[in-house]
Amino acid sequence: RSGFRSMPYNNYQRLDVIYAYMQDIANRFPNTVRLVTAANSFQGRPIRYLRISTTNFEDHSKPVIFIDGGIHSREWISPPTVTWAIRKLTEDVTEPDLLNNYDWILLPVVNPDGYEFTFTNTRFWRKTRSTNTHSSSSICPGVDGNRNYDFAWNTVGTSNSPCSDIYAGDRPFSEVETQVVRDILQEHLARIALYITVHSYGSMILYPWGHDGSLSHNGLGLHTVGVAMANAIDALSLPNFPRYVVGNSALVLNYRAAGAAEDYAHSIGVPLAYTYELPGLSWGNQGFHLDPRYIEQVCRETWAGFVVGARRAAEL
Ligand code: ING
Ligand code: ZN
Repeated sequence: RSGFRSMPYNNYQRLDVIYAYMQDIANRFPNTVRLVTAANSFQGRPIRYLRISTTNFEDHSKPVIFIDGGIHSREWISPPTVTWAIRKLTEDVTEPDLLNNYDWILLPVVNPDGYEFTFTNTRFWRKTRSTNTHSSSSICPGVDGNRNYDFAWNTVGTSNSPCSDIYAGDRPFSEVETQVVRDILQEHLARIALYITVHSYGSMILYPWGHDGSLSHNGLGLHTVGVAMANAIDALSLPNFPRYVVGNSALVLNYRAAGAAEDYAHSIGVPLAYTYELPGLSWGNQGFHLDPRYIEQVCRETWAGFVVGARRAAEL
């Protein structure tokens, strides 16, 4: 049909393709989908998400599932798993309960400046591309989005050097990209049942607290749902893929890190907040470049994790 913008999964896609797909989905499913431009990135690119609801999103009657991807630009396998979720809630609905029983917020590329930079300049760029008040920040642009959230900010596992890949920024939420996620979490806080921020790599499902390795008041719920999600993913996995590991971020990773999205979301009251580390199948930076032949496989199995997470979230 004319105007259709397909989303190919045989290779990694530029931002314009992802945004054309989101626009097309919004056009084709006007009764359930709304395309929102939350803000512009540091370099002026729109930061866009889809709201999906079979009823009226504004009547606040259903739990919200919020999934974001692409905060770390080099983790290319992240955004397609979020656009795949869009597909499974619009074009190819095989789990109608997920569409009918929840409202969804799906934000495939939190950090569009970094994402484009990984295609045009530096493949393994992690951070945003901002140049802020710090004197040397024009020499070394960018803040680590997953160290920029306002919870135990810049206390551990971070750097004060703008040249570091784990630079926390000069203040919490210095980045418009993290502000967008913060504002979504705050706006819908009362009914966000599940928040997942999708990274790579390592085949892990991580939960708070990442800043100190302690368990939260909902540690049992976080672990139980985490294991259920991992089992669902593993059940669809391939023999050459590692099984998922589930646990507290600091314990599984063996390092503490403050200012991460999962900690922030949980600290303000999101009961189930996770970081997915999708498969990498390789070491070093090459782990961020999963062979494109596996994109669709990872999208399929990751969707199974989202499905189980959403269903379990409603029970807790
Ligand atoms: N990993 C995460 C990172 O930001 C993480 C791991 C998750 C740390 C949650 C702290 C809390 O370092 C990647 N791949 O970015
Ligand atoms: Zn990451």
